[in-house]
Amino acid sequence: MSTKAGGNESHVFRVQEGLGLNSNVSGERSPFEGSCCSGQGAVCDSTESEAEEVSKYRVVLLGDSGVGKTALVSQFMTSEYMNTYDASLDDEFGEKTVSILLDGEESDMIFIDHPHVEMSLENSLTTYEPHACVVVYSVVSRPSFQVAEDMLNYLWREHYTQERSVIVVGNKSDLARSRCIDANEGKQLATSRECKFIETSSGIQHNVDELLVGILKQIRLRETRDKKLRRRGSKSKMLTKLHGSKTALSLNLAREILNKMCINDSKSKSCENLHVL
Ligand SMILES: Nc1nc2c(ncn2[C@@H]2O[C@H](COP(=O)(O)OP(=O)(O)OP(=O)(O)O)[C@@H](O)[C@H]2O)c(=O)[nH]1
Ligand SMILES: [Mg+2]
Repeated sequence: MSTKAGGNESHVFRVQEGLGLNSNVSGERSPFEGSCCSGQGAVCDSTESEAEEVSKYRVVLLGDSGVGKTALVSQFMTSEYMNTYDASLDDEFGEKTVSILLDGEESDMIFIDHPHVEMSLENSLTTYEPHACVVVYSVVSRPSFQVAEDMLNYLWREHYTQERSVIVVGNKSDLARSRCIDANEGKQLATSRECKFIETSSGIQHNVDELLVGILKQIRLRETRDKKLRRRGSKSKMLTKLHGSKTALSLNLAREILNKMCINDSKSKSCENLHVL
């Protein structure tokens, strides 16, 4: 495998209000900008000047060989909403960057896609420290579903599914006659591991833009929630210091329980809604 970022592409999608993808422009960036090799931090990387406020998120594509990971990433790049795309710029190093403007905020998403046989799941996680993982299986391949399940079990054990965004994707939904994994099975797997779920077809471009936007939405929602929880955490620490009384502690406990209930409530919402946590 290679972790070089040379040859990266950068495309800009303009996305307004939810899934509406509008006009777009493409812009050139330094080949190392946003790459795992750029020496930037693991959380919300920023670069100098104008790009200072643009968040960069790494998204790792995982799944058995042939499930359509590369096809999906290529679809992200060749969306009908793209102004320009030059296939000769295809990168050899498994990283592609898409800039998305969603709800008035721009973010760079770096898709990391290595052939399944070239990089283990463990290696992907430690090398890239991704903000989100997309676990793809093919709805016409039972073995690929098993690989996805094994990966999700690992991510679950490592607390990844609880702490980061993990989206389970059943790809090749266009192959209706050869389908052997029905949508409910995929949903059940995703729900049992606290993940989101979507079926796609890169072949007929079904749900591909929804997936693209959904990944970003999930990352942002989680980031906002984590910030809130951190603020609450430091607030309650302060309160405990200031008012170490039993009443103050009970109040804090009640507040924490309420917070947890709210989080669980949103989690119980459909695993297919990529616009809520
Ligand atoms: N019918 C159909 N074929 C697809 C779809 N997505 C991908 N394919 C085909 O499946 C084959 C494998 O797709 P890839 O994108 O190369 O698979 P991959 O997951 O990147 O595989 P590795 O790189 O080996 O890990 C290709 O021939 C694609 O054209 C889809 O949605 N529908
Ligand atoms: Mg591939």
